[in-house]
Amino acid sequence: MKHQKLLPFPESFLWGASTSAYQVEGASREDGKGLSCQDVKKVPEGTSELDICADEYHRFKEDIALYAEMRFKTYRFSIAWTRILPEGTGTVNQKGIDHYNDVIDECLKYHIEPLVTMYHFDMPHALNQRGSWSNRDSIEWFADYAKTLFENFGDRVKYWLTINEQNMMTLVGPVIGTSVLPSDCTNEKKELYQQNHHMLLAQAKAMILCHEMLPGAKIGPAPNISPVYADSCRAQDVLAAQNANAIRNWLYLDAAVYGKYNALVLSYLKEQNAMFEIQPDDMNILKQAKPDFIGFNYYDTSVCKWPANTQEDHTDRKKADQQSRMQVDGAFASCVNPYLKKTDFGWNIDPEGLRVALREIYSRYHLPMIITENGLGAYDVLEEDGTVHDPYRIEYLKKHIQQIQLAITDGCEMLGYCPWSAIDLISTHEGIKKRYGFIYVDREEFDLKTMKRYRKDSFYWYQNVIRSNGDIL
Ligand code: BGP
Repeated sequence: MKHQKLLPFPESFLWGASTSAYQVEGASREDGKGLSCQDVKKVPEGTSELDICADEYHRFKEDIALYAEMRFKTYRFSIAWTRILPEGTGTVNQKGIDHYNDVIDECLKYHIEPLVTMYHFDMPHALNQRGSWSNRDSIEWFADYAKTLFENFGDRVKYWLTINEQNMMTLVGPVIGTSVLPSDCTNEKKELYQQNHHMLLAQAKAMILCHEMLPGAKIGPAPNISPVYADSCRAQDVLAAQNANAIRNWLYLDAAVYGKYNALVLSYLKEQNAMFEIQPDDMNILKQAKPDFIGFNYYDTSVCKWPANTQEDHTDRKKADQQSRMQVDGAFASCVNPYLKKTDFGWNIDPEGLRVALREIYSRYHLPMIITENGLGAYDVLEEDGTVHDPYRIEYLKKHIQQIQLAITDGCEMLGYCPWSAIDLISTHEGIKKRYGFIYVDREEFDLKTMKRYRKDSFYWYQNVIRSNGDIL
């Protein structure tokens, strides 16, 4: 639809931004925190360790004051499981509880709604040593952790996100440092989907518990959604794009919203001899769980065609990242989109793809949506006078926000927008040099410099966007 007149953003629209604990907090071994998989992984050569990051653990008051200055209505951050339960299960670390109480209270002081991710790529190392998500007990480990969060923070946190990018952990875990397979694993794909099944059950239990314990709260999933376009109007290419969409995107939301497995994915897994085990009551548990909204991360789109033969191409799981062009044997082959420009780090820039995603998700699931990540990783430069000129980021965000308004006018129900990231932090695998924030942190990969915060041009721009509730676009 080419709209004549755009609808405004809702008055209650949650403008904000996102971070995650292991990428922003630092203090990775302080105040009783246990080790997570991120603390023990070998970081890629040339990139910073994750022990100090942006040091938000110690500087949260200063940072949240800056978020308030930008007029955030919400701040999406994650809780580090290992600060709450250093061993993943068992004894609660009071200092971890105290810390997040302080963070939540600081947000509320400025009327910033905390949007809390329960788990963002940081599995407790102790639980990885007990079999990680391959161990069926992981369902209860996560449910117990969720209960602890609801008990301690549920009086003030009204919006919860369960698991960040479960689809990326399943599809490209090694690069983001989350993949753990049993040493005797002989069928990697089957094992990955078994882990995925346990995560879905864990998520379902957390959603059920949330509704039982906190009647006023809302909870939803947070996958990474990247619409897949067909390379041509040949029906075969459309079928390939449907396969790719099912495997990459819909499996995760179909299970979270409807408690059902996507039929195309099941058929594909059977064909690949990778069908995982489902126990008798599992589907009931999935069905009982009802998310209140859909949170999703959006960065780009991809293009697929029919594979030339049933074994064409394989995704290299050791190298692929969140937005890599995936190749799945027998299901689809990826192609280049000649219409899109790329970021300095090789991800497509496709603002209209966000509208495609919003329309598609809303048509499939009929739930309100919040964009939990979207943003541009770039090499920002701190000038001598303390300014940071990032017109490219403003351009990127502006175009995406315009597409949200178009989607709202299309009839999509939107709760909010939380670009990645509120402040500069460490990328999943490309260090601090890949900056996303509205706030520049004065440090380099291996030189902590002053760690001072500087407002980028995009900071002032976003402040105006929020002040006008999106009207200045
Ligand atoms: C998402 C993750 C974030 C984040 C972002 C940018 O996939 O949820 O944790 O880092 O992508 O990715 P990267 O850091 O790889 O540039």
